[in-house]
This record gives sequence, structure tokens and C-alpha cells, in this order.
Amino acid sequence: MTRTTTIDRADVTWLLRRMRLIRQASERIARLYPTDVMETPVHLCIGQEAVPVGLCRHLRDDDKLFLGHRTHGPALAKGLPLPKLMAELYGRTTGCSHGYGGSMHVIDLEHGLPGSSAIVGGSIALGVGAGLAAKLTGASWIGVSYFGDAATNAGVFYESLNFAALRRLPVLFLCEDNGWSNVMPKSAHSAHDITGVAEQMMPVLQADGTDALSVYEHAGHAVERIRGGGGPMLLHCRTKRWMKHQGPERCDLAANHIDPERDCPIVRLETWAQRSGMLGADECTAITAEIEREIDAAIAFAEASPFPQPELVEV
Ligand SMILES: Cc1ncc(C[n+]2csc(CCOP(=O)(O)OP(=O)(O)O)c2C)c(N)n1
Repeated sequence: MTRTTTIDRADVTWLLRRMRLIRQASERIARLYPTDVMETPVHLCIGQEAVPVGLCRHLRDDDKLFLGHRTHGPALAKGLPLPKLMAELYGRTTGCSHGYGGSMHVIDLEHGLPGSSAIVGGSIALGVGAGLAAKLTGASWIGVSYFGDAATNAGVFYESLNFAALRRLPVLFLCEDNGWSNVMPKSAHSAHDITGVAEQMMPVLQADGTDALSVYEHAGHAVERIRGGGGPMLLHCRTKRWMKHQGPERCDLAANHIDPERDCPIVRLETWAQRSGMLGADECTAITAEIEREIDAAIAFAEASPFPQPELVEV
């Protein structure tokens, strides 16, 4: 692969801002969750922020991104406004799914989020459908199927890759590989090599999913090629899950070989941005403070919003 993706100050600021939004919102959710104000299970993505932001910097609003159960990071990276996510978690009518969906079912058509699936692997064929629709109608969007490593054990993974490859559809398969299926390590849940399987059908790129620059660069190549008519690709991003599978608690980081400095995508990007002179330390601090205010406002919005009333349910 040739290294041609360029990155400028606006890109770096965007990547850092969105990662901070995802991290700080997740930390706030984790703090609030035990108080029972949220009407939904939550699958947080602390430590995994580099993957969604590196991808979504290259996506347009009309590109269709299909998610699984761990939605918050990629949905915010794609443009879902934080107040709509918070209101959804609080089960309020102003939420992105009108308070009926919760954390695992986020919809925002304006920002290319047509739906997400709590069924592991359920998002994979949907991205292929979006790619097929683009091809049949002449639309220029691409479909993106976003899934974890365990989803590749489902039969729909193979069927989707096969169909997309046969029809040369504009689809990106994004595997966010955190090495876990709930409490089961990959060695116990999967007998295949994800990239090896995909390589039989399409070009595969591998990015470091703890490094926003690596994901940004590889996703840039993939999206450019797919949009240019090159057919589907798979981007494999190995990353680290800092949280327990579900809920507000962290894993034992040391036991999981996670170093919160070395493996932190935010520390990595901030360090690089400051060393290379792209951003100053004061700018990074200002981003953190701004986002705390955004989170306060999003929570106030959610708290002030009504719950859905029974008469709003259409029969
Ligand atoms: C078809 C199906 N089987 C099992 C489950 C229970 N389940 C929910 S999340 C999960 C693990 C998914 O792991 P992965 O796809 O790698 O995503 P991650 O949670 O690591 O982000 C399982 C087994 C489910 N939701 N759907």
C-alpha cells in the first residue's frame, strides 16, 4: 500500500475532538449509570475510540453506516448529535429513536445511520444492502458494515462478503477487533483468521486500532478505492477493550495487558499533535473543557425531555 493519505490540522483537530467526545461522554455515562437514570443496557467503547473516528473522517453524511450493539462511538463519530444519544439512553421522546430503541438501536437518517442491530452479525448484510442499492440506483454513497471479531463467526459474514465481492459492491467491511466476545477471548470463540478468510474474496487492510492516524490512513485508502468503483474491501482494526463487555465497569487493565498511557488513542494523538507542532497543549485542554460543557448541556436536555406516552405507539 502506498502512503498517500494526507492529514492536516483540521483533520487532527477533528479526530481529537471526536475521540474526546466519545471518551468523555462514555465516562459520564459510566458515572451516571449506577444511579439508574438510563433506561437501557450500555456497551461502552473506552479505549476503542481511534477506530470510529479514523473511519468516519472519510465518510459523508449520505454514506450508510450500520452498527451492532456497541454503537455510541461510531454513531457520535458519524455525526449523531450528543443530546439525541443522551436522550435515547434516558428513554425520552427527543432521543434519536424517540426513546423506544435505547443504546443498541440508534437511528439518524440525516447522518447516515439507518439502524443498528443487537443481533451479533446483524449489521453485516445491511451494509451490503446499502451498497447494492447504491449500485442499482447510481447513487454515490457507500455502505459500511461495522462489526466486532465475534460477528465474523456468524454465517452472514461469509455470505455478505461473498455477495459483495461477486457483485463488486461499494461496501466497506470494518472489523473492530477487540479480541473478546463478551467474556470469551478470541482464541476460544473463533477458529479462523478473519483477514485470511476475507482475503480470499477482496483486498484487506490492517490498521492499528489504538492509533487514530493509522486507522485514518488505512480507512482513507479503502474509502477512496471503494468510492472509485474498486469493489468491496475489509479493514481490520485490532484494538483494546478497556471496559467490561456491558455496563459501567472497567476491566482489570493490567490483567488484560492494557497500558492506559501507551494504548490510549487520545494520549497517542495528543502527544503526536503536540510534538509535530500541529496543536498546542492549551488547545488540547480547551477541547476537553468545551466537551464537558457539551455533555452537561446534553444531559440537561435529556432530563428535561418527556418520556414517550402510550398513545404515541402506532398500531
Ligand atoms: C446472535 C447473537 N448471539 C449472541 C448474542 C449475545 N452477545 C451480545 S454481544 C456478544 C459479543 C459480541 O462480540 P463482538 O461481536 O466481537 O463485539 P464486541 O462486543 O466485542 O464489541 C454476544 C455473544 C447476541 N446478541 N446475538
